[in-house]
Order: sequence, then C-alpha cells, then structure tokens
Amino acid sequence: MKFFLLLAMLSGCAAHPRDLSGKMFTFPQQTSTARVQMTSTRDFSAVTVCHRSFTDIKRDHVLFSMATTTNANSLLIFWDETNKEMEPHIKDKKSEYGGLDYKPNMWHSICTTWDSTTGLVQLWFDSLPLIRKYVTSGSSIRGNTIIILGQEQDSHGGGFNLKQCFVGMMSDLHMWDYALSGCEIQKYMDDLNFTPGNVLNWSALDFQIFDRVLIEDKQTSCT
Ligand SMILES: *[C@@H]1O[C@H](CO)[C@@H](O)[C@H](O)[C@H]1NC(C)=O
Ligand SMILES: [Ca+2]
Repeated sequence: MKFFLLLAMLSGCAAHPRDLSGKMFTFPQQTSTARVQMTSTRDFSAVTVCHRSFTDIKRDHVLFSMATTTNANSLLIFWDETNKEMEPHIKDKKSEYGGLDYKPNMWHSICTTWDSTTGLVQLWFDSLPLIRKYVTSGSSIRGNTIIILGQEQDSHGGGFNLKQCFVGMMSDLHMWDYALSGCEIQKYMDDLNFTPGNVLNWSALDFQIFDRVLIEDKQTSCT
C-alpha cells in the first residue's frame, strides 16, 4: 500500500510532457479553483505567447496568467468586458487593445509579443497584427514563473477570483522566450508549420490539472 502511494507521488512529481496535438482543454464551469498549471524558471528578456480560445462569457475573463514572486501580472492576457478591450499586461503594466471583433462561440487566435529592449508589446488578433505599443522596458521577467490557464493570479500561484475565471475551451498554447517574427505568427494563425514554443510546446506540454478541466478532442468539421 505504502509502496503504491510512493509510486503515485513520484509519478505526480516527475515531468511527463504530453502531446496535446488535436486536443483542447475544456473548462466547463465557473469556479475559483479549476485550472491548468505550468512552471518555468527562465528569464524572459523577450517573449511571445500564442493560444486559441472559445467562450461565451459576457464578463471580464483571463486567457493567460503568468506570475513571478514579484509581479503577479508578469504576463497576463485579460479581456475587459466593461471597456471591451483585450489587455496584455507585462510586469504589472497594462496595455489596451479596443475595437476587436471578439465574438462569442468561435475560436479566436491570439498572440502577444514583448521585448524588454524597446519595451513594445504587440497583440495579434485572428491574423490581424495590431499596433505596437510601449508598455515597459529595461528589465527582463525574472524568477520562478507560475503559468495558469483558467484562473487569474493576484499572487504567485493564488489569489483567484470566480468573476475572472475562464469558462470554455483553450487549445494550441505555445510560448517562446523571444519575439516571433510576423511571418511565424501568421503561420501559427493559419495553423501551418510554425516553430513550436521553446518554453511551452503544445506537442510536449508539462502541466498539472487542478479540479474540473478536461482534455478532449478538438472538434473538427465533418467531411
Ligand atoms: C515540441 O514538441 C515536439 C514533440 O515532442 C518536438 O518534436 C519538438 O522538437 C518540440 N519543439 C521545441 C521547440 O521544443
Ligand atoms: Ca484578479
């Protein structure tokens, strides 16, 4: 009995990257606990994160939340329902992208790049490159990062809020420790052969699920 428990604990700790090609995470209910959690110990002097999401929620919600011990919003992608804006936050500094056609009940592909040298952030929304904006420059994102889908961190790995959680489906998460070229992002958007993330790779993802999050086949159209 003890032996099996030990085995279970060991396998729980060990890194088991999983190939999620053709899959999606389903977040089926509003909770302040359900989430997918990943970690990284890299320093990011630049970063790109891409994901696809599908939802019908009509309130603020998180799409991607990365926290360090010093910055709870070290990289946060957040939908602000009041102002109808997609808001990338870098190191607790917010940028705002309005005028998006963020329709419910369809997949949206979103990529965000940031570079600490220029301090510029750029959001790509469904193949559309939006304007490059200054957000923060001069220092990298440093330290142990906790990356979460489904919940928004107000502290390192915690501080979740029911009213900011994500309900719906997410897929094709990739993250790079550099700013991807426009052409590479276009390839991601078109689901063509792009360079997978060197930090988070959907084809070899190391993650932990807490509470009710399902891994399901991504629906494809019938032929
Ligand atoms: C991503 O994962 C796939 C499948 O394991 C692997 O072939 C590929 O080399 C990985 N890419 C990167 C950049 O790590
Ligand atoms: Ca919050």
